[in-house]
Amino acid sequence: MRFDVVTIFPEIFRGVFEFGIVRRAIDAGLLDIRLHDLRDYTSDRHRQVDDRPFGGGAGMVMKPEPLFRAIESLTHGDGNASTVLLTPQGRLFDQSVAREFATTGHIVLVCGRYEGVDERVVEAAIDDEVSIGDYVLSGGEIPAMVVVDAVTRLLPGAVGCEESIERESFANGLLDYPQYTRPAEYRGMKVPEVLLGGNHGEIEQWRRRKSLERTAGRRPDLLVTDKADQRDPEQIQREIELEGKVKEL
Ligand code: 4FV
Repeated sequence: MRFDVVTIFPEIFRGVFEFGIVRRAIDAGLLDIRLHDLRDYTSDRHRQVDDRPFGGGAGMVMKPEPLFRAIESLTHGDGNASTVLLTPQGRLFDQSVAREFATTGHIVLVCGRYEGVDERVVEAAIDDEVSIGDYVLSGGEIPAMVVVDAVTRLLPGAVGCEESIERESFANGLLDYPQYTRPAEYRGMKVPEVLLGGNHGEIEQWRRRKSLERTAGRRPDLLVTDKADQRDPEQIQREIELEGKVKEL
């Protein structure tokens, strides 16, 4: 997987990709991240990347020329490269988008700054606009880090045990079940017996019920999407009670 990141602050990424799973994926040759300073694609001696907005208004807008030059040089000769602008106007980035990107092979991440980029860049040079959430950041660099981290974890071989990827939050459209580790009792707080009993069938059932309960309680929106399943929330509620009764048996 190759990521090219276009930004006016390449140094902001130093350190972020030098630890953990992303570092290991780079060392294992699974991931190739290249940082590009947008100013290197300017042609004036002031290396200008922004200008005042037509129509007036506060702030500055990123100029089209440096962005077109950067994007065209980074996608040149690679038909399946995808150009992604990080912007609050984009579709919401979630685990399913991360799974989609993990099969893309080559993504050029364009990090906006100021009030945003000239719309002609979006119309003619950007394939996909992605937002990491409904809040306004000072730049697209942190969203780019989020995308790289979430996608890298899904690259085959990037995370030690693939099983943990299939099992984790949102993998099955549900929130994760509670996790515990030693000591079995801490400050009077005990680990649920079922997890100490070694009965994997019961443990799986308990975990499924906890995931359903949590999701129904905290994120019912996740329960009515095609990701979870077609059943209506009432059905899910009945399943939680049912699994509860089964448990008591
Ligand atoms: C953002 C987001 C975000 C908007 C103006 C950069 C800033 C500035 N990007 N998800 N939320 N971008 O707030 O992706 O150009």
